[in-house]
Amino acid sequence: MLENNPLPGYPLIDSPFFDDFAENLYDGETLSIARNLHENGFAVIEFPDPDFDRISQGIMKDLHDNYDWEKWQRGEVDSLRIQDAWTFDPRVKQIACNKNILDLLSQLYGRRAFPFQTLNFPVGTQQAGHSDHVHFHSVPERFMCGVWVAFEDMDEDNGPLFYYPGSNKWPIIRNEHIGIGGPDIRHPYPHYRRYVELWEKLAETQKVKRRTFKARKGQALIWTANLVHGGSAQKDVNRTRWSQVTHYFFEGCGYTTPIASDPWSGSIHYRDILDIATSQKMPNIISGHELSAETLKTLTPEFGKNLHPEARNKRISALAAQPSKFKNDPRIPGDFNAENYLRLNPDLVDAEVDPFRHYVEFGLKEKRRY
Ligand SMILES: O=C(O)CCC(=O)C(=O)O
Repeated sequence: MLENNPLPGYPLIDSPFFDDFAENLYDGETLSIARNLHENGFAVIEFPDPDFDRISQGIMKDLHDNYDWEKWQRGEVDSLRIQDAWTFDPRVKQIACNKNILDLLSQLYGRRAFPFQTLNFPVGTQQAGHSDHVHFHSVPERFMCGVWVAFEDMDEDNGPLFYYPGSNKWPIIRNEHIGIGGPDIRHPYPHYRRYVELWEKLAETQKVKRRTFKARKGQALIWTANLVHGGSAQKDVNRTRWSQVTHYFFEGCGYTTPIASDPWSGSIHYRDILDIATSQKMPNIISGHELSAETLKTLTPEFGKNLHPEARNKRISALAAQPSKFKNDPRIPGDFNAENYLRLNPDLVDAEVDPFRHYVEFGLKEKRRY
């Protein structure tokens, strides 16, 4: 623990005072990981479980038949993924809740880490470079990170992860910085492309070269909340690229979706977050004060202000039944259920989106559940 921390609202690894305390607080490999995260926004480690081979092989076997391999082979989807497989696969949960990782992250950030989302990919994700903070972010900011682990070796041909070293130090961009606000946040996702273009421009102007992580099986990469990262194109679609990402938040924060928020006019999209390890809902806490259900309801657009549950159900059915030219798009999964998609992603109900169009343009890349 750091005594008399002048800035407790900053993760220790992001603190401007980092150099003053790092050598007293950390040693050995932890010091070197802390430095990498502080300076470059990422760190590579060996996944700290002696049983990793057996666990990862078990996951690949368990999940194999849950993916639509034929669609992937035919090039009809950009990627294959399962979100939150921890809910039915204890081995996925075991990776997410690895005690050494939890202890390490808690030490590096100065608050207790907990896992809140898992993604399992059997192939490359081919995602554009992005910073996670637009999707899930904390108050105070930066108390979020991803731990990505390779289940097999990766090279140029099977879509390796990429990242921009040092992009953690680029400004944190929110809606107000790119001119989105007010009524726009009712439909925030059409603006997502602007974020992607901005990150590409930042890389160009800062002259930061994109680096690929040609991971060996069992290597893991920790990325900090603002590190711009994505998945390279998979050149050989006959190969696999099995990996798991676990996203972590830290205790004692607020948990939000910045892209669907406009705090300056009173809308903050607070998230319902579960600690995967305990299956307990995590309270939103700002500066030691827990936000009440009433406050969350008032601030969060997804709670559907003034919308009676019956009216909400009607709206869901109407949105799912409206004609959509995206209904037969090959990127819509065979088991896609538009009503479920809207129920699982309540911000889309408030934004009154076409669920098929939203899934093709955003949901697929954002790994939204359906
Ligand atoms: O595995 C990859 O290619 C990237 C994953 C990713 O960007 C994410 O989950 O946020």
